[in-house]
Amino acid sequence: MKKILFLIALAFSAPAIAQEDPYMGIIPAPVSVKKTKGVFHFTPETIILVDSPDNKSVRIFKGLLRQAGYSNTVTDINTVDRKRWDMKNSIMLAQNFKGDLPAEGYELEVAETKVQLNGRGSGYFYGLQTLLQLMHKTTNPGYATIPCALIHDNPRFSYRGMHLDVSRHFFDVDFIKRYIDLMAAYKLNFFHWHLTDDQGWRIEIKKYPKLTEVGSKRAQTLVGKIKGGDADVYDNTPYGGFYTQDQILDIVTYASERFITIVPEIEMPGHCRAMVAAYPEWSCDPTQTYKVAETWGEFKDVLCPNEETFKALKDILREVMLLFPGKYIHVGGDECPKDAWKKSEFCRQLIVDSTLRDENGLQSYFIRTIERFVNSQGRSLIGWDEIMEGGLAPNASVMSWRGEAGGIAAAQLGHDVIMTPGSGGLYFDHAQSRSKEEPLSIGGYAPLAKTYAYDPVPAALNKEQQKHVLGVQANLWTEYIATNAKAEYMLLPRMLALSEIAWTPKANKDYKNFSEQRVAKHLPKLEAAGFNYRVPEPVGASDTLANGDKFKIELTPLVEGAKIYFTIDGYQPRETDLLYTGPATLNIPKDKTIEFKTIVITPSGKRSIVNDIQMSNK
Ligand code: TNX
Repeated sequence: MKKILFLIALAFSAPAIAQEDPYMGIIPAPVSVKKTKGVFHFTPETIILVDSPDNKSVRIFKGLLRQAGYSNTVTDINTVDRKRWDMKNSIMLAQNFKGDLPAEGYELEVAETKVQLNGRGSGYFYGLQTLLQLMHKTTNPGYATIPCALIHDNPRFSYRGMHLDVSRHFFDVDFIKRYIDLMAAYKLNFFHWHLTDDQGWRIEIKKYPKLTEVGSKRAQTLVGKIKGGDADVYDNTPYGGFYTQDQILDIVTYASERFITIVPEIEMPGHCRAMVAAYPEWSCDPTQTYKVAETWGEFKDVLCPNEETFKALKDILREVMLLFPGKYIHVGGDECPKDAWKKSEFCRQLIVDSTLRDENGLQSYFIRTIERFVNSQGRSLIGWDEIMEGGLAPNASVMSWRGEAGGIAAAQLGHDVIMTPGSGGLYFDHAQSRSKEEPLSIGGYAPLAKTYAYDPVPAALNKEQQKHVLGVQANLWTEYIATNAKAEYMLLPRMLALSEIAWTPKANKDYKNFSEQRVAKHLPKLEAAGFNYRVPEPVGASDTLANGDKFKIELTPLVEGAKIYFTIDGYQPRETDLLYTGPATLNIPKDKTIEFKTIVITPSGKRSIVNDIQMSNK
């Protein structure tokens, strides 16, 4: 070890002075931030004045202030002498602002003596979130500084979505609320709740109790595959869970208080094993017995497009619509194998009678039938891009997940579109690096930088068609995500990148600034709030190969205050190894390869995976 160290000359220089952050740490970066001189000193004496004390945003803001350790009271401006507004040390939060603001927009002015927020509805709520992000705690409890600035802000897209699959693994009410809290803090506004799938039906339906009695339980779960082989390993443990209608109503209210609309997804006609396990009569072959799925993938046991099934689906959707007041009802529509329909005499006849071309026509027939019903109830149907198979239902919106092609085609036909392509880094079940140390995942590759780089508006669309791109969503499928800690690991920090691609004008996007100056500040705060996250590898270190006799290392941790330790000899780095203190040049001995490994350890002791760079002088 000593010998090798001797051979490589480590020339450290002082770390480069950090550039000033033009967005003052705010995620997502606002439309415009004009910094002015000085700071506002927030103290326990700071008066918080509001013009609408009963407003739901004010209630939420008060709660968040308490949680952050500030105990200031919030005062109705109508009950105090208005002259007090001219007093120093006050924050005025105005909801009844009469001036012009863009949709969901706000303006926030921080001066040395006072702070003024103007906004309406969600804009007001987002302004409060920005204000909270700007409050930097001092060492004195209850005290904070807020840097002076003038901020104008509004979102790029009206649909800013985050999805969660609760079928493959179930997440309880508390977790869902924390998920919603996170979304709200980052100005996301649609929660796509994937409530049903082959592996479990998770929503109480009063008219069809077997959906949860039978459909919410599976006998066991695939744990993983044996390394190097393809043998599956199961856990032999029954698994289940569902939300009662009361719990759902509670969550819907919780979300709506935070300006989040829930898009419930009831999968059909595929991904319905749990449904036909409960009610085999809704399949094309009721003589079979079906089991709630214990493994992942596509299943051939799908719904049959007959009267009885449609009647049941309408009953189910009626209950769903009573629970979820939002505009969109998501009916899945993805990955529906046509085998059962091909085998069914009834389906063959239906194709002839309804002059459909084939089973793809039947998929379209299915979705159109449901769409007519959903529209008749005053709602809009949304589905995965497979709902285009055989022709798109007349008013449907499309979620483009198999790349962008489906979204492009739908927008060209004049349909609204949400972009959520797995290839664009929006599948948060995909791995965050290529390292073998990443936890088991479904596969794929979606590092933070890739998510960040995604632009939801495809170049193939003209100006008119682009208007149909309502926004963007990331999906968290949970086949291999069984715990809250892992869900948060997969979500963070990528959800911060999602929030920026959904909110921030394209011209303001800057990955270096986002990751090094802002994500780095947010992660410790998220940790303090009790969230798990993936400690990113330092900038400048990734799983790479390099050649030459000199190798310059310049590393930046993406968690404020974190330390980077390294080894050059293939050993697993830890706190007892060399501490990186600034840029260094390694001289690589002739004909040798150095294995430069790094680990990031945060102030609280959270550890990154180990990164490996092979440096070769051959
Ligand atoms: C595809 S995205 C699916 C899901 C899986 C996911 C895994 C979509 C509409 N269908 O059923 O969970 O891939 O990444």
